[in-house]
Amino acid sequence: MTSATPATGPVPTPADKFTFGLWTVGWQGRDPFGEATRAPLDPVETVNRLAGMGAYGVTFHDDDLIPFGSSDAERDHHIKRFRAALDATGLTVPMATTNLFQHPVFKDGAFTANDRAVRRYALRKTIRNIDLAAELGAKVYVAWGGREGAESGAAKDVRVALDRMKEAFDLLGQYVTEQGYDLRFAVEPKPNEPRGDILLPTVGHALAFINSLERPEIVGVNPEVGHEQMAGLNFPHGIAQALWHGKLFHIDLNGQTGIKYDQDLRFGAGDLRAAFWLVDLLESAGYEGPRHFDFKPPRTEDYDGVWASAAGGMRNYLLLKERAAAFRADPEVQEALRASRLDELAQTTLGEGETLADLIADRSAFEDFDVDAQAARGMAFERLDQLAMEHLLGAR
Ligand SMILES: [Mn+2]
Repeated sequence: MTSATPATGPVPTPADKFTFGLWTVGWQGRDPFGEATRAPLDPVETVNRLAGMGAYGVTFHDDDLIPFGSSDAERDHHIKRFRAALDATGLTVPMATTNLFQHPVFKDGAFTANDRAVRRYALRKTIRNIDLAAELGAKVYVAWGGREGAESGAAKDVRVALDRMKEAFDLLGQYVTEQGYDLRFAVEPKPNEPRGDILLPTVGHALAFINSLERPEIVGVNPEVGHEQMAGLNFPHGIAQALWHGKLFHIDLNGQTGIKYDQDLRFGAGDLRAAFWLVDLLESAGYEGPRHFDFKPPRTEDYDGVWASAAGGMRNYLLLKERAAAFRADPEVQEALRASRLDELAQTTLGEGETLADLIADRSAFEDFDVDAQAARGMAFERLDQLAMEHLLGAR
């Protein structure tokens, strides 16, 4: 443990808004090929540990907190001791979500299961946990449709399944509105795993879907680093577009090294350059939501390793935040940004008061435009990117 404790540099505090799912540090290491390598972790211990490490909050699936099949009395007991730990530590619950993937009843999905009774059960299970989420002060309700998908073509009529998905979100939106809850939904995209193909596979698919809902204003996205990178996509670009649409309601930070199974490494331990640009983006865009870690400490680790992994994710975020701030503040970088004409990108393509007709009449824009001279101009991106690398590597 001591070897993983940093001697100097940034130390996480609740102001950094770091949050962790109960299921992250509590993951026992069960995978498709092997049994659990760690004993179960008491949610109360998780709350105490995270608070001691400078975290801001904790999040949960209903079944993380209240084991599936608990009686009402058992349920009350689990909630009571969780709430007592929160009160004692000051840890918050900014987000909650539903487990609609683990029990075999959800083998063909939840909101889009072919079986209507499963869809009705999934809605009731979700509504029950929404009540608890609101009671604990959560502002975001995440919906990851891990089993909403198929392994074969005829098994799922995707257009009809999307009708059912819309029906579910419209009903849940109606519910929180009627209850007067200050709660917004965040759709979490993922391309595959555990299903062969999952509906709403990327940030872009989810953003388009949200526009078809009855209450699009209360639905945004919860993108996860690894989920976009599993599809070979540029995560910071996806986050930038979600921000551009005003839809980044929540974010799941972790690490992934390319197109493979969902690794859920600690934040920064995957594509480090993408992590640098992500932190640069979140910090410069003024994102104010939680920095939520959705990762799985590798099953090689005992609990010392689990807490070292959790601390490492926070530490990596703060170190990258320092590096990104230094990059932006460096006069040579600012000069390089101008040389690469980023300031020109920020100018509108038409001048102030200029019309489309003016553009069409402007001979300098086309007839007299020296395309060869323009084409010969370098963009100076390599120098700019090397400056970023030097900051990332701590060489500047
Ligand atoms: Mn994941």
